[in-house]
Amino acid sequence: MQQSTASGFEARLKQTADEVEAFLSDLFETKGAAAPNLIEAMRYSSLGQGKRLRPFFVIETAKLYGANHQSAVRAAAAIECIHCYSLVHDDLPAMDDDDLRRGKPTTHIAFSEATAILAGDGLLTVAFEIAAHPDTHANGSVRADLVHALSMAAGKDGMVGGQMLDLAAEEKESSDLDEIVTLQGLKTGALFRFSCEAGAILAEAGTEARTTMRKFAEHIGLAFQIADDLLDAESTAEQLGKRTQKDATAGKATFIDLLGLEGARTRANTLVSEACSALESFGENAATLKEAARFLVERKK
Ligand code: GRG
Repeated sequence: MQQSTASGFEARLKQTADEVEAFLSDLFETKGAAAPNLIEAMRYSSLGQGKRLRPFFVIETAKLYGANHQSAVRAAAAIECIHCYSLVHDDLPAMDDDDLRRGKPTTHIAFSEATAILAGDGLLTVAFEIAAHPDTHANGSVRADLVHALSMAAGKDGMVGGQMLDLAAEEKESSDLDEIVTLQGLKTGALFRFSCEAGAILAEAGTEARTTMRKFAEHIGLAFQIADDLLDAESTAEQLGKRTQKDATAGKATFIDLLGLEGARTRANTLVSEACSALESFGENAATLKEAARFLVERKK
């Protein structure tokens, strides 16, 4: 039986972070690399910090379906590379123009703008290199499914599409709740969807399993984003390790504008309850995942 204590969840999040850190540190080896300074910038952008939430959901859902652990660590590292690339590119002057990320100078400040673009490109590309590698799964058709799901999450019908809608929202007079839910479902939710679905893909668990995990992910992705808006409104840059109140400054509508602080908090908690309901059939085996869902809205950074 899985542990359901807070320390059980925290220990597993830490274990995930350590495993992903070790994997990426080995992969991004400057010695003998074609372009060592690019690898240095990729290391800077991906190692040392970050909650590793997306990897956590890959590893925990893989465990739920009985997938091989090393396969899960590789898929977890792949999605973290996509996430880190999105942060590097989002921080660029042409996008959000931020100078602080994960408590340290953003990649384009620490290196150069051109190097940050290439480090992001390198992180994006290496995610597919990891997913498509035979070590990720012996069955080529499973690897193809994984790469397809990763592409859908990262690309035009996922995170990149959401980012485009986000840029367009800056030019609009106002956005309604449905529009923000759609935008955030792509920009932030799509990577969570992959993270929760990857375990079912690796375990060859079938369509129903994938649908269940997508449902769980849709609820937690939105809850995560609402919590992010709340943190952005109520915390300092020192607490979060990144600039705060960005959306208000850019004139973008957030969940808080539309629901109010208390309404947003209530909506986030409802989404967590709905996410947990999607896992009811797993009983105690899903205790850690449910705890993780609650953590997403209770976290302080
Ligand atoms: C540039 C293609 C492209 C996409 C950018 C996701 C995204 C799209 C930009 C990130 C900017 C941002 C602050 C989004 C809000 C939600 C979010 C992804 C927060 C950061 O995720 P955490 O809290 O970060 O998991 P850590 O640092 O813990 O990994």
